[in-house]
Amino acid sequence: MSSTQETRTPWDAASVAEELLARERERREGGRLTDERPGLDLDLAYAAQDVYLARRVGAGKRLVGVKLGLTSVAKQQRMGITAPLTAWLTDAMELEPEQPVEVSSLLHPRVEPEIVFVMGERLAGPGVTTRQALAAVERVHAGLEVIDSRYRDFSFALPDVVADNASSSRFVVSPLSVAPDELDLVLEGCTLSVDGAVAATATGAAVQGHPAAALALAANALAERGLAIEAGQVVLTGGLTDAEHLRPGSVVTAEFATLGRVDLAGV
Ligand code: OOG
Ligand code: MG
Repeated sequence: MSSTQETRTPWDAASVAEELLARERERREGGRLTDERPGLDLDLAYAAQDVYLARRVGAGKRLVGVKLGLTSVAKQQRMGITAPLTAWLTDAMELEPEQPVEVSSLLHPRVEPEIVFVMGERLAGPGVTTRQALAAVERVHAGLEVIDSRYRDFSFALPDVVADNASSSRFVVSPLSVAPDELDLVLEGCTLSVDGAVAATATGAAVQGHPAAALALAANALAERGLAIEAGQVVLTGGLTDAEHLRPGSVVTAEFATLGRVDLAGV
């Protein structure tokens, strides 16, 4: 790589991150950045995601974990992208149970059900297996994630959504939890409802065949960037179903067979 490219790459990553942070701050959706910047590849997109995290940490937010995206066929089909991805979670994204979301503070929020792991041990790739990943999990929770893409109509190519921290916005984790050996994560059933009407159903198998396979995938992918999942961190393993719109006055509910129920109200 020439020295010109070396100096240009971090600048590009920073400018991509700044544009997406500005869209989020100003509640302004926009076009795909890959249309204007053909050089925006996956490496640059993850570099932008890391700048995005650094800016948040610089603003006093705390890194609390990792989210996976596009780990289920339902999500991949909706977004037209077949590759899973990872992104960052900060404390500012976490909602208290029962805390409503002000819809007008966001762009076009949608809500999806997730199986959530709280890590008992550090998990570092490469070569992490599903079994090893599961052994590092301390507790399993039900969760809901609010996604809010900074791209118009959630229309993006893979580098766009990676740079946008995988559409991260808010998440809520149920207070109830179980140990990983207290449920069958593959067969764990889930319904997603809007105002009591079932919109979608799935089992844990929807997430990469096993949610811990998604966890292993995240650890192995992060290892390629010299990163790991730390003890105590939260991992959102990816929406089991397609996401539903969050509207003022409506409630989105995920109900799991063993993990229980979690509600999110739009106001
Ligand atoms: C990208 C984020 C995907 C998931 O769980 O699959 C994601 C998007 O759908 O906008 O969080
Ligand atoms: Mg998600």
